[in-house]
Amino acid sequence: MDNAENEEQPIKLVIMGMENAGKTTIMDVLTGKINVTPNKPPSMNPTKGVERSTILFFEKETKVWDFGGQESFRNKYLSNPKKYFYTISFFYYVVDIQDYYRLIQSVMYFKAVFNLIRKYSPEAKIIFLFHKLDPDYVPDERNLKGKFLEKVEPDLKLENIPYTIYDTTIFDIKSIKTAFGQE
Ligand SMILES: Nc1nc2c(ncn2[C@@H]2O[C@H](COP(=O)(O)OP(=O)(O)OP(=O)(O)O)[C@@H](O)[C@H]2O)c(=O)[nH]1
Ligand SMILES: [Mg+2]
Repeated sequence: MDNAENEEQPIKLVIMGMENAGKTTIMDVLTGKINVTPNKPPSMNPTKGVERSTILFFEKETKVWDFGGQESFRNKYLSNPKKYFYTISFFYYVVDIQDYYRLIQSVMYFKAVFNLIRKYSPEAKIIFLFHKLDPDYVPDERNLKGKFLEKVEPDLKLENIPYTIYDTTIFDIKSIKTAFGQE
């Protein structure tokens, strides 16, 4: 395959994180599939396995792989990495900053996936979304964002790996668009 053909390969963007983090809602808000009513999170179904779709991302056709985050699916991805982690250009990792209960699991899941992405898609850009930072959200002194970063940043810094961080909420559509380069 020559370079010209190569350039026409669709880009692969993955969005991962624990169950209930808000991944599918983020994609649906981004693509206009759902309209958000103030103060009312839309009712969503858990994603079963990987849901694939196509979006325009920086004006390029981009394949989105939305990885359902329930435990059985997480184990499946981790035990069969070659099926999931090749040729990724963008790796979005969503952390629910209101979910204290799942925070440590989310750190561990990130670390496991990160190792596989380093191996199979070393060029992937890493983007963290600290999500559900709703306008009326009262900051929690437990500081989940800080705790998460405290645990994962040393790994990234050790290898000098660049990453980007966004605070997002579906109740501020601009925050979602900005995280996907649309503002
Ligand atoms: N408060 C609040 N709730 C949100 C936000 N984004 C999503 N939610 C809610 O979070 C819940 C889970 O959303 P999903 O998009 O299904 O989560 P998911 O990460 O795709 O979950 P899995 O498919 O199981 O991995 C739903 O009730 C959403 O309405 C947000 O910005 N703020
Ligand atoms: Mg989902």
